[in-house]
Amino acid sequence: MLKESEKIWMDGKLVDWKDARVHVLTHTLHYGVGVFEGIRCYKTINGPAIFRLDDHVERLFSSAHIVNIDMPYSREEIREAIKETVTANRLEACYIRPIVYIGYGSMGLYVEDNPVNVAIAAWSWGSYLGDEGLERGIRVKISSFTRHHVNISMTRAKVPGYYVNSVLAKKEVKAAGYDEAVLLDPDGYIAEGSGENIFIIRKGRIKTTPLTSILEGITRESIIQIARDKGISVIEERFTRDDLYIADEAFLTGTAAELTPIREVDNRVIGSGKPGPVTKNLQETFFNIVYGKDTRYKDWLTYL
Ligand code: PPE
Repeated sequence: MLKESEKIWMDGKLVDWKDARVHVLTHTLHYGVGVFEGIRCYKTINGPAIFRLDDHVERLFSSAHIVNIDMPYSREEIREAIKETVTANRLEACYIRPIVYIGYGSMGLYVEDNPVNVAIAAWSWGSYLGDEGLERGIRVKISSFTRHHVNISMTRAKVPGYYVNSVLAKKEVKAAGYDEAVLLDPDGYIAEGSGENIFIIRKGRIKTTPLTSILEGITRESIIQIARDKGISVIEERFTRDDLYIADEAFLTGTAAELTPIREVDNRVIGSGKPGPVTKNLQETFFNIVYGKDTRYKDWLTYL
């Protein structure tokens, strides 16, 4: 069960957690078109701070633009609403979920006048793939489900309906005893995890999937920048499943998953079977940044 907090922001008002309800004929519930975000607020050494708030708000607006939803609020209003939600719940560290959905009105695929509703929830959420996973690495399996084709789903947008694919992939590999699923793109190259981007390291060089069938992850972008600032080469290039098998190191990135090392893929041990030196170094820097200890990237934190 998720850890309930007190209030949820709904269309401009903070309502009690238990009253944050929608009608069963909410359009998005039936057809999956909406947009959402996942953001983390960290308990830094200087108090709570939201990681890359502006970038998440920007992606929310880009997602809405892609799927042709007219945002009923400005970027500034959404940013303020996110901060208000965290503050109202007196949360020092939390996961924040803004969602924009087509509300109740007409049914059928083509609707013109249904309202566009916005809700923002925040709750305390620990490590996504387990504390042990963060520390020792996880076991992943290549899913039998393919990631979206670029002209089936426009994956630059974060749309609820797209996640059917992720949920099926995750369920499949969890049932087989693995921690996370990695999906291949329609051409058979590695795409991403069910809710994370993926990186491999070989001979000191980092490779990550280019922005085709994947979500343009904000953690991915942060890690690319951190690595390049350390003088490590990062290339965005397609790679194959066997490239992943023979990687010296591999890891996943995401707001929820943060930077989670991969220790095994399809029962093949990656590198030494433990998080490697580059992965550990990047993970340590990432955590120093989000906890406000590394001030080189202080622009990424919005203090409350
Ligand atoms: N790919 C997918 C498919 C994805 O869902 C996410 C985020 C990412 C990559 C990484 O993006 P970013 O968070 O900007 O670095 N997945 C969210 C969903 C988690 C959930 O279970 O819900 C997240 O991490 O918030």
